[in-house]
Amino acid sequence: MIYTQRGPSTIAVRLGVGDGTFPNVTTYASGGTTPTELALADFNGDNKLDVAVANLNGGGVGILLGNGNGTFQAAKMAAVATPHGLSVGDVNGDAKPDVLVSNTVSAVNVLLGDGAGGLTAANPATIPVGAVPYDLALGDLNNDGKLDVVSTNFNDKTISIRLGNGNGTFSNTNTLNTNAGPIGVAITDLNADKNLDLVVVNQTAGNATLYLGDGTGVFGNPSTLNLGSGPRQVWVSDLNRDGLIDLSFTNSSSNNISIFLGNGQGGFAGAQGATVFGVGTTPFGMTSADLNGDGNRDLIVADSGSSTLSVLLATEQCK
Ligand SMILES: [Ca+2]
Ligand SMILES: [Ca+2]
Ligand SMILES: [Ca+2]
Ligand SMILES: [Ca+2]
Repeated sequence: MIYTQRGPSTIAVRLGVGDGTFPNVTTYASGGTTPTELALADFNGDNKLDVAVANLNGGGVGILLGNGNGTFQAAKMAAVATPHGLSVGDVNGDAKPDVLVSNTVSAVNVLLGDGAGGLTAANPATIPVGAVPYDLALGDLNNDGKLDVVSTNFNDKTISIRLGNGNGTFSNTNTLNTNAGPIGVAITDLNADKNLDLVVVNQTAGNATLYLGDGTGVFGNPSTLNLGSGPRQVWVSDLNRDGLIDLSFTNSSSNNISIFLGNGQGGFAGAQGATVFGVGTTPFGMTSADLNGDGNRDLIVADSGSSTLSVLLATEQCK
């Protein structure tokens, strides 16, 4: 597993030993100050995973090239002011991964990968969005084969949808109202109609808004899932292995996670009361994987307040 450590401005790598434990940690300077989000991709085409990291309080975006054995080289930096959210995808069609970051002012920066681990600003360098975009996600929302971007605009209770032109530029299209404090966002197909849908986490309101897409970049009547206090991030995964998408949320103020099992039609069991598990203090990030080799999907939660990782191993009963 790999995660950011905001206080010491490092990236931590823990190699699993296959039983759900991660005894040894190696850290790397993130190349800046207050790393927030990271993503893995092969930025230099050597078939070894590299990491891109956003440094909120200085330094910009770092690329740490992987050596293929769990170790990484020193960060190479691209200047961006106050990057928070980070997503990776090829937005200009050259098959080299690019990096988009939300810069917490009112724009998303587009950084084009050069295929050698370097990033350069696109032209134009930014996509205008709403006020204080905290997070973003990439997906092809209108089924034209070109990646589109969604940003959560914390201060004006909106999300911005910008359709990609396939050359690193984006068209100003749609702004949707959501609830107070939108922060996390995921793009996934909630109702299995092959059109991508949106899940937006509203931190202040304590809920999530689900928008079903029609495959043209238009999103219909939203529905709401009630969450714990201060929800922060959503993780999309088929947790009970029934082939249907499930949703998990970190609740940063109530120190727990909410899990909703999907019915494959855009509805979620437990919508009036999620399954809740306690974790550490102020959970932010979350991911899932089979940590102990039993075929079940386990969860890892990053607790920013207690500086801990909560590992939740799925049991037979969870299926
Ligand atoms: Ca690589
Ligand atoms: Ca590219
Ligand atoms: Ca598209
Ligand atoms: Ca859908």
